Amino acid sequence: MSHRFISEDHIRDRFSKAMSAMYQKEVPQYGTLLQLVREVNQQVLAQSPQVLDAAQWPQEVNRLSVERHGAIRVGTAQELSTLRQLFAVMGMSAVGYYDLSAAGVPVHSTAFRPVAEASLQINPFRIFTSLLRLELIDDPALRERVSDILARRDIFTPRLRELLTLWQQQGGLDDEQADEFVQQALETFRWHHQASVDLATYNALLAQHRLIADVVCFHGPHINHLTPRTLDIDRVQQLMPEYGITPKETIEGPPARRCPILLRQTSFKALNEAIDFTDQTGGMHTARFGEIEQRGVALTRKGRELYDQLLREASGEKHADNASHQRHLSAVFAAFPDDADRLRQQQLAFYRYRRNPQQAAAAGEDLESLIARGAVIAEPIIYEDFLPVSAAGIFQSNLGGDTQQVGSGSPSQAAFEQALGTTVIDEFALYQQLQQDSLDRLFP
Ligand code: OOG
Ligand code: NI
Repeated sequence: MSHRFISEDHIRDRFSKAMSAMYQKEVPQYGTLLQLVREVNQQVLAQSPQVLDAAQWPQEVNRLSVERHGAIRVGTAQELSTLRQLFAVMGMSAVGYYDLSAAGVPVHSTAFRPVAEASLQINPFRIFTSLLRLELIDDPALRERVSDILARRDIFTPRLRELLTLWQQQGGLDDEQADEFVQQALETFRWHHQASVDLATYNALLAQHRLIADVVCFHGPHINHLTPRTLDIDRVQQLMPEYGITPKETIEGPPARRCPILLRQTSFKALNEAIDFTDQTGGMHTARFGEIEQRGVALTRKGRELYDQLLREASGEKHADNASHQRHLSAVFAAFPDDADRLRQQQLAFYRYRRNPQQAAAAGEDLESLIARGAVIAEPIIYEDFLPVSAAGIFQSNLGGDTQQVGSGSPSQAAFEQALGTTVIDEFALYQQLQQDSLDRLFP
């Protein structure tokens, strides 16, 4: 009876909206940030409508209004692989591998997200998901303690597990089941002010690394931020104080450009929240924060190598204040072409090509001349993923000032995939395919 099933895209849309409503209640500043981003986006769209693809205007505006990403951190392979099933119900697959240990954070990560063009257009909701790397805890006794604590918890409700089985058996969920699924899934990501350990255990883990305490000491992987997408991050950063929000000092990622690339992000500091321990003591925990992002064109491997190289170059000189940091970045990034023609011709970025219905094309005409005379339009393909250096910057700025580091492990994608229960999708291959699909439609 597949016609009664709600599509994965719509289950994801319902879930992302329910999650946003929950997080607005949990962290009211997130609601303020949503309001600010909405206002700035409206101003940008009124002044420069060309920032969105004109051919798909209503869908693009809708996408922008629902677009956000979240982040969670889990402790075990079982938790990660069940999450994979949970996200599959919502049409989200694991894309990309991020080794955060390179930045002293004891996790590695992937992003669960939709991959098909039509699905991204309905709701591109993504969840940055990190798995604790137990092997990076150097005290063996503490390591054992951690695995004991994690082995005792179940982060999923029994009903959620039943619905996952039902989904597998039926091949889908009907309207009522989909709503129930959304409600049950939300339980996994809810905040618990009751910790699952006593104060001494919490402190021992905190001393090892703040993130370890955050992953291990609670009943579940509370959503730690939700991030709306803005069309002008510099403006939002500037306005945040007027809305009573203190932003992190510098914006992560590339500088402002005429042709935005990849992803720029900023956040506000995590809340210091009261929690109760199992031994009737109370304390504070710092984990949940707010973040915004601006997305630009996806880069090819070649473009990404240039980005990474320039970012490394820029990191030689540190600037605490954002204005100087951005000036310095812009100077270094002068070496990165900043017009669509060169980005395309030098194969630095991915584009989606479509015919201009107002201009006829002659048979046999090549792509560059079609574009040059406006018969074909090249629209940037938006970057849907994350940046490990930026992610590390966000992690660090929200774990409290004292930057604890773990010895950097090496990337361990195979171990991550083993825990996940599948391989992660290569993000470059996805963008390449989207670009190729548009070319195939152009030249069938
Ligand atoms: C995730 C940090 C990464 C981003 O936007 O790069 C992230 C975390 O703090 O768990 O969300
Ligand atoms: Ni984030």
